[in-house]
Amino acid sequence: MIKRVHHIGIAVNNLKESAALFEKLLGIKAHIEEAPCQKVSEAIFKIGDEVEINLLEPTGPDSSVAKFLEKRGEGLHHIALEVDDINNELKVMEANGIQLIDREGREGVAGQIGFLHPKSVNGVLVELVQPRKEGG
Ligand code: CMX
Repeated sequence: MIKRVHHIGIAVNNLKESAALFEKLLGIKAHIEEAPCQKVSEAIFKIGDEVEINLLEPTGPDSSVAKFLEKRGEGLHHIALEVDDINNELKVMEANGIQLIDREGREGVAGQIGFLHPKSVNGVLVELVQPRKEGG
């Protein structure tokens, strides 16, 4: 079951400059985090208790975000939806004809993550997130 929109990922060329811009736009401070597993640096803005906006700057030319920036330029990169059982959810999505990038959840910044291919979701890259338990 989808519980909520967890975060919106935006690809940027310069994290420092874009984080400063979004701090003005949103009126809140960014939390900066490295995500070596995804080959990105992230500026995370937590809006209220619900949704985050995450700015993503690639840390190397082999990052999928670097490829995205080169092809499509800055902008909306993905939408992340929170689920409570990622492996089950990925199975359900596949049974519903959605093309998976990940067949099983893998470790990400927010917990276990898995991606659905944009070609099967109207051109939108969708990430499923099963957040890590508090304190765990
Ligand atoms: N949103 C929408 N479309 C996208 C996309 C995105 N984020 N990324 C790629 N595409 C499109 C491309 O434009 C291209 O379309 P065309 O064939 O029409 O030109 C097509 O998908 C294939 O793209 P590609 O550049 O050839 O790239 P790959 O197939 O090598 O990889 C993808 C695309 C989505 C499978 C890969 O980027 C991936 O596995 N992404 C998941 C992991 C990820 O994005 N991590 C980033 C950080 C996430 C985080 O930290 O939360």
